Amino acid sequence: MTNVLYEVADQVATITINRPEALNALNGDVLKDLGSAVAQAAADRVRAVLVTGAGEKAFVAGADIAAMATMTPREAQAFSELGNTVFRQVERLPMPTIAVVNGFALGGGCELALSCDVRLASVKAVFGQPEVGLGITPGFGGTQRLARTVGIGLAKEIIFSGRNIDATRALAIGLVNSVYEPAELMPAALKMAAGIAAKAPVAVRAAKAAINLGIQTDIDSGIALEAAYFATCFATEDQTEGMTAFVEKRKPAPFQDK
Ligand code: DAK
Repeated sequence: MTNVLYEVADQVATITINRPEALNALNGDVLKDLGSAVAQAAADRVRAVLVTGAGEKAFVAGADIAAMATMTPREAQAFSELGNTVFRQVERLPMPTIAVVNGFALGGGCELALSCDVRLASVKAVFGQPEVGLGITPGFGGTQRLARTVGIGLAKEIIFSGRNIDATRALAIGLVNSVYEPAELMPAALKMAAGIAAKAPVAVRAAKAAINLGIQTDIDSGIALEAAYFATCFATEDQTEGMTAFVEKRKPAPFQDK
């Protein structure tokens, strides 16, 4: 997996897109390696996953334009299927994912960040969906996930204009959760991940599933879904320990994912 680095520390996985010489642009090999890293995080049952880009300049500057420029329709179809499969794999990871946006997040890079649960950005981060300027539509879910994140009107403005937006504007429109000085970004992401990792993992995963599935349905079905996930927590030792500790006025023992 040379195109993507995968590390685990303290139950938190860090996935780094590692092609800084091309601003971490996504070609087929990078996408395949990203898929392998995501599968590894799922298999390792880590409690949170950070996704970031190598180097100082970019999170991911998009799909690889040079590679796409010469694709045949058949190759474009395969590339599209691969990318969408991998991005759905990111989105469907059961544990929380945090995009650590350290620089350019354009096109497929913005879409990768949108596939994560939370986005933290450097003040240097730049977001955008410039695809229409290249004669294509966003293709890795941008039309869908951006509209769901910032609302239809702003998503249309961003996609139709192809204009970049800076971190301050991204924060104002809810595209990112928080913005940090570059040196503070990864420490903040690790701190957030550690905080999540310390909570009851079954409950965290159930909450993620309830939000992600519930947002696609009507409110009554969503509430029913929430109730079902809530009930499953009562089959866990972590629920027993969490509530018993509260009643006994003590700190819970570290949660065991059981
Ligand atoms: N693809 C390939 N190479 C890229 C790249 C990209 N997206 N972005 C940057 N690079 C390469 C540059 O070519 C350059 O390589 P060398 O010339 O050194 O060999 C190197 O990275 C450094 O870039 P620059 O020299 O351009 O650096 P600057 O600081 O001057 O500019 C920049 C940074 C981010 C403003 C600029 O590089 C830029 O505009 N890059 C392209 C950004 C962009 O347009 N991204 C969106 C790509 S389109 C679909 C699936 C997916 C998609 C669409 C459809 N379907 C399934 C239907 C996705 C599309 C996209 O993501």
